[in-house]
Amino acid sequence: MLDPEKILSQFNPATGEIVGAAVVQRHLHDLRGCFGDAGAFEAAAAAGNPLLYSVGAFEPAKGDGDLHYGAGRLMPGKIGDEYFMTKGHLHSWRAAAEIYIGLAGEGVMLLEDLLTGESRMVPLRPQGVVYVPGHTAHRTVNVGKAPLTYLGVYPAKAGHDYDAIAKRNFRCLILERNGRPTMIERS
Ligand code: PAN
Ligand code: ZN
Repeated sequence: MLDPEKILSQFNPATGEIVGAAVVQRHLHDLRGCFGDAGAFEAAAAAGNPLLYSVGAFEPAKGDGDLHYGAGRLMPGKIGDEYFMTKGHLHSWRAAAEIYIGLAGEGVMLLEDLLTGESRMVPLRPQGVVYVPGHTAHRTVNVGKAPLTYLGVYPAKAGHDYDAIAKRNFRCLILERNGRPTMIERS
C-alpha cells in the first residue's frame, strides 16, 4: 500500500497549489517563440519577465497503470491580442490521453490533432471537464481577467515532449477579436 500522504493530497482551488507537489514556474522569457506577434513579445520581454504560470506535479507512483496529476495556475494578460498561455506539449508516449478539470477562472484549451492536423478550441471552466485524447498537442489559455486554475490527470508513463511542438509550433493562435477568444490560423 502507498504511503497515506501519496494517497490523499490537498489542493487549493484558488491558488492551484497542491501540498507536497514539485512546482515548476514559467516566466514570459520561457515562452520565446510561442506567441504569434514577435514584435509585441520582444517589447513585453524588454519591459520585464513576469510569471505566466506555475504547475505543481504530484507523482504518487510510477508503475505501468499509475496516474500522475498536476494543478496549474495561469495568470491573466495578453501579448498584443494573444492571451497568456502555457508552452503546450505532446505526451512523449503519444497515445497517452489526459483529463483537465477547471477549478477557477475562465480559460480555453487549444487542441491540435497530430494525425489530422485539425485544431479545436474548447472552454476550460469550473464544472467543466476536458478530455484531451492521445496524439493531441495541448495548450491552456487564460481568456479571463482573473487567474485560471485547473487540474490535469494523466498516465504516469505519459512524459512531456515540448520540442516536437515547439519546432513547428501550434498551427492556430487564440486571439481576442471583438472582445472574444477566437481561434485563428497562424500566418
Ligand atoms: C499539464 C501541463 C500544464 C503546464 O499539467 O503540464 O498545464 O503546461 P506545459 O506543461 O505545456 O508548460 C499537462 O498537460 N500535463 O500533462
Ligand atoms: Zn499534458
